[in-house]
Amino acid sequence: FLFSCNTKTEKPVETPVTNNTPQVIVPEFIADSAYAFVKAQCDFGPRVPNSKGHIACGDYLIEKMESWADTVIVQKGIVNAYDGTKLNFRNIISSFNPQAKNRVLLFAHWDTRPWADKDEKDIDKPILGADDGASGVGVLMEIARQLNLNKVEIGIDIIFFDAEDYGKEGGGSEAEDSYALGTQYWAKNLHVPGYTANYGILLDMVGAKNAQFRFEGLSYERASGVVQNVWKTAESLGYSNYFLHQDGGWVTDDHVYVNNIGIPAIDIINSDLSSRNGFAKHWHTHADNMDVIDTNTLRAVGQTLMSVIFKEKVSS
Ligand code: AHN
Ligand code: ZN
Repeated sequence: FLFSCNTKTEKPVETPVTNNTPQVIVPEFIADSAYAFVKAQCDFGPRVPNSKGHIACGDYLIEKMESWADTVIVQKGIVNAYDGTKLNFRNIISSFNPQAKNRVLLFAHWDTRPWADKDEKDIDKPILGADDGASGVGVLMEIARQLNLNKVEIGIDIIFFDAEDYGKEGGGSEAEDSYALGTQYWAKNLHVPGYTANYGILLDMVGAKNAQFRFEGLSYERASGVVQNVWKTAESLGYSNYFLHQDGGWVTDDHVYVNNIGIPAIDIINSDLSSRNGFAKHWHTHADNMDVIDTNTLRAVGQTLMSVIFKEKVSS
């Protein structure tokens, strides 16, 4: 026969055993679940401090975290915004294995910006903050749900910081410390006296389609080992299209104040080098709604973090 079927038999690939390290089983991060948690926050409307949506969403987050974590501490107070507004805030602090010495801190901000100052219209109206706020919290909620189902030996703290995004637009020294007010409060009033962690990871704007995470300046300066570990882990999982081995800019964000108290902390933040301010087009506009959220991005970030924390070794 001139035309015969190719009956070449496929041999199963045998993976050689290269070392004796026991393989850690990393549970699957359910991206659809994270997406639902992002949407649930947006369904409360904007989460601007002192607003109804902010109170209702805060109550929802506390209830959910109490159902998964070993302990939840709510840190309440009032901080002064740069414009004189008094902001009622709640930092929501959830812990797994609160007694463990070796700890990893995961954090995100849950409040949303009161203005759409980067938009062309309705700039005085609050944004929905699906990406800027809800995405990081949604990913961390799914991780919390997984930590309840699958135990780790190290301690994990998940903090949802409040009053991050009420800051002054534009640069200058005045604007500098006007963001991250909840984190600044926490850094001066730790929920556990002498609290520390081996390192911290901040998620900020981690839900948009085709997000690009680059090495943020302070993260690389203070916690290059953490950056390398996270980016290498992402690469091993096939997420190199999201986690680029490139320098990004310097961002004044919640991780600054965590670094300032001696916890090396990185910021995983979506960057866009083609835009003037370095952030995605929807940043601080009304386009920051559920339409920009992509489960593939949530999965890339969530599964990478799951792998990082489940592979943490407990050392004395
Ligand atoms: C400033 O705009 C100074 N920092 C960016 C922090 C931020 C705002 N992240 C999300 N929204
Ligand atoms: Zn913002």
